Amino acid sequence: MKATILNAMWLAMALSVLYGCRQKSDDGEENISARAVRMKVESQPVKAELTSPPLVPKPVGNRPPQKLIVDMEIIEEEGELADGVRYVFWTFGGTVPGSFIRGRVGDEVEFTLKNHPDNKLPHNIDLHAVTGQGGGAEASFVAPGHQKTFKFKLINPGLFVYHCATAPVGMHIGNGMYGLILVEPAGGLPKVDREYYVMQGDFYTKGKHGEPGLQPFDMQKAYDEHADYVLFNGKVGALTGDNRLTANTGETVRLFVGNGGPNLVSSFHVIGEIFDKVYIEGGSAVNRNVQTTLIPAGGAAIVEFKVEVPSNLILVDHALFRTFNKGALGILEVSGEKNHLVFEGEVLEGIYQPEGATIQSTPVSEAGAEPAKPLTKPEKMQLGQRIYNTACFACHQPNGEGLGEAFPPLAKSDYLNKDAARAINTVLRGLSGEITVNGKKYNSQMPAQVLNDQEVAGVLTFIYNNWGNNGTEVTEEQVRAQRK
Ligand code: HEC
Ligand SMILES: [Cu+2]
Repeated sequence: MKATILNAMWLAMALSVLYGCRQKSDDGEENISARAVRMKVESQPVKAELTSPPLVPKPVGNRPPQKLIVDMEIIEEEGELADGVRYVFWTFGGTVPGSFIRGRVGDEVEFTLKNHPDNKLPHNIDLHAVTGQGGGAEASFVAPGHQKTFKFKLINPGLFVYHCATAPVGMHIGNGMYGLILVEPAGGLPKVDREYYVMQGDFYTKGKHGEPGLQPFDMQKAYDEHADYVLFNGKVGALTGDNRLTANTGETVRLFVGNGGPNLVSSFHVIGEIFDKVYIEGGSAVNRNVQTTLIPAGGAAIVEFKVEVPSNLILVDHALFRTFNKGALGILEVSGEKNHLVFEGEVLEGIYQPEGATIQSTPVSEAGAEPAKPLTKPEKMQLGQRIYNTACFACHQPNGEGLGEAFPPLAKSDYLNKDAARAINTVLRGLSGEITVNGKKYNSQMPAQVLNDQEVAGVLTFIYNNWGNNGTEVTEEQVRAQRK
């Protein structure tokens, strides 16, 4: 009896779902794909522009649907997962993620997949933008030294993942075989000033995170979903230091963000920004004013935001151990004029005494201005710690340990301990070019920090008196002298 009622309920639910779909097919969104199927294409085939991350091909703009030739080469090659950590990546086009493909609704794609003769394994491609068996997986299955061509029509607009679908599929994806294909709607996406390609992936190595040498793939860890690395664009530091993304204030930035997985879902967030628009799951629905957007494994999202004030925006998976411990950290450096209406920065620093005591506060002035009164060493250390945790930690890491080959350590740093004037200059003016810290070479770029004399003295005193450094106390006078 009970079972009959349950069955009836299921049937009713199933019917309502079916009926719901039928109704949907009458409205405009559904008709886009129906119309796309019938779209005529220009006779001349055009070779698709493919780009390596973080770059994307030119927008389609107003062009009509066309025949698009895509030539993709699979390359198995040893590369770097992190500084000193080698890994054999399997790639579409020689990069992780693979080459970015950009077309529009109605395009007829002739896709050739080439498996390099030096490769060891067969591969294929499943494009989520394809309507057809396996997204092309069976049609494209190709042995080393061979190539396969198959054809499909792009009938749904959106941002889609593609990936290898050769068994063991999780392993092929885990080794880097994924990328994005963008299908723009008729007339193209709205114009923006900058576009970038960022894709997250999780990696599983025999050794622990950071263990040097050539690291083989670890099937058991992949099975257990215990990632050693969670990365943007396939490498610790792929989007930091010299590889950071850039924009100028006033510009609109569009990020095409994918998640290859194979296992983890991304809580994609940009520290210091709010997404003005998110094309949810890479589809046509737009959400606005979003802080963090969820990107499923095998899914994508388009996020857009206008950058208003200069800062280092930090791209993260907000499951933050992945960011600060497993590598999923990128920087988008925004340069340009300050906008005090949008962000004033710190305006007051005071001693806080609870229980009705009066608050003695000293205004914190603009960079370079005279501070109100010199601080004692403990006050300096306190201010310094706060500055460190806002201005320095994202790059130099919470305990000054540095990150890969991108950010040198401040803990036990011989470079730092040798010369305080040079350290002050580094903070005031930034630093680029080759330096050696503790016997290791760095050739990256640190942006100048917008801090006043008191803050510079504070943060350096804090660093010098922590993490095994030499205990130097940096004074405001010293900072003033260097500023001149
Ligand atoms: C956007 C990332 C970034 C931020 C933020 C940053 N740094 Fe750096 N820093 C670097 C990089 C990269 C280098 C190495 C530059 C090179 O290779 O020439 C560096 C080098 C240094 C050095 C000299 C090298 C060493 O290890 O002793 C010091 C000192 C330093 N930074 C201090 C700071 C302090 C203090 C702050 C915060 C007020 C800060 N940095 C914020 C990226 C950053
Ligand atoms: Cu493969």
